[in-house]
Amino acid sequence: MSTDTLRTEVAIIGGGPAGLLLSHLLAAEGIDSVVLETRSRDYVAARIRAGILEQSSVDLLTDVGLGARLAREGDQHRGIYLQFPEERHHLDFVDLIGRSVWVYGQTEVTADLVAARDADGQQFFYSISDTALHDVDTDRPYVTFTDADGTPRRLDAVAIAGCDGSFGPSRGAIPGGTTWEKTYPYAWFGILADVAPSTDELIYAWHPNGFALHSMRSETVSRLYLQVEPGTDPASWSDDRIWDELATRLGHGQDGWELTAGPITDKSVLPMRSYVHAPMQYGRLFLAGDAAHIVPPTGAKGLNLAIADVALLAPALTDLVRKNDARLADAYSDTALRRVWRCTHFSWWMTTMLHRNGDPFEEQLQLSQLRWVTSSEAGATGLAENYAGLPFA
Ligand code: RFL
Ligand code: PHB
Repeated sequence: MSTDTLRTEVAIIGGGPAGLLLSHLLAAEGIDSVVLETRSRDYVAARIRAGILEQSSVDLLTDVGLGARLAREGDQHRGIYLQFPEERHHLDFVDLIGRSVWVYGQTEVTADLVAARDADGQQFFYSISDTALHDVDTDRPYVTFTDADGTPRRLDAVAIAGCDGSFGPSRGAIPGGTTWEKTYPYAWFGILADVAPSTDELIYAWHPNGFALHSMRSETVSRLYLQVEPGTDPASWSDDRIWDELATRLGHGQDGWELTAGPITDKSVLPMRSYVHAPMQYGRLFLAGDAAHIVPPTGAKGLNLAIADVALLAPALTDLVRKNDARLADAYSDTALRRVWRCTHFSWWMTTMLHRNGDPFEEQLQLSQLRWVTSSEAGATGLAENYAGLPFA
């Protein structure tokens, strides 16, 4: 079968938030791109993942015309609650650092991006297979793939953006480099439930039975998590057991607070790991988002880091494509990695402070740390600055 050859300025591998937002930012600069995605359009739209946007992510999305539904349906939170037995403390980020966060699910961000890209005539290939990168160390890189109809295709480009998540092929196309990895000895059991949240802002709870988080998606949908053993089968927990354990860990009955249970519509178990690959660039290939780094979800950073990466990458690629000026492109990896490491540290720090690992010495350190963060303005400010996110460069 002959190969159909297409040409674009930036070939974007991956149609998650990083790839979609990059195509949007490039289009605003008049740069042409094609988005290649292995999954179907419906699968990508339905995926349930992150739920919290930093102030800088919201500002960027708003600046590029993606803020209308977010402003209407997103929920601005002043801070979070940190809890340990018998104590629940509110950390008010607005008072502490003048910045806030927003509850607006990744599913919604993706829907807004896809709608905007469709309205703009963005070229997508969904349900592709056999994605392979070629000649990335030359100024004529290209990607080959098989499209949904089984036709082999070749996409020539000025540059390739590897936005293909932690299992995509882009990272492997960078020879050498360094990776840092840490697997945590626990996992999160996440549920989505059709019930109004029992809290106005997120509750992060340390408990002798393990960590729990009460998050939300809307006024009628709650998202909650329990620390569990890695490899836990979601089907092995009945709905009653899940709600009982959430009630225990989140402090049902404490100071009159109650957790309201409701129908569970989704259950999943997520492994927890940290991963960083450097450099994030090789020749004309640039990695962004989960393709280059993974953080455990405790700091709510994964989606925000993907957004921060492409906020840097879009102007770098614009200069490269339009002016053949590689200065920003050459600086991309080092600049992006500074934020990546800050978020990697913060995510590790939150994870280590809040999860039980069975070590009685560490348990006392965790409680001491929690008392400090919730009683010292310096401690609370450090958490607030990291959680609400530093401004984009
Ligand atoms: P994505 O969203 O994984 O998108 C990458 C896309 O690339 C596609 N792909 C390919 N396309 C073409 N050819 C190939 N060979 C390809 N291989 C893969 C994939 O199908 C996919 O569509 O990465 P991106 O855009 O960098 O965005 C990053 C965020 O999605 C991620 O950081 C967060 O969702 C992480 N994360 C969470 N973060 C939080 O802050 N809070 C959370 O609660 C939270 N929950 C989660 C998560 C990640 C999860 N994953 C990855 C298993 C829950 C889950 C289940
Ligand atoms: C979520 O709502 O899915 C969520 C919120 C905060 C986190 C992790 C996940 O730290």
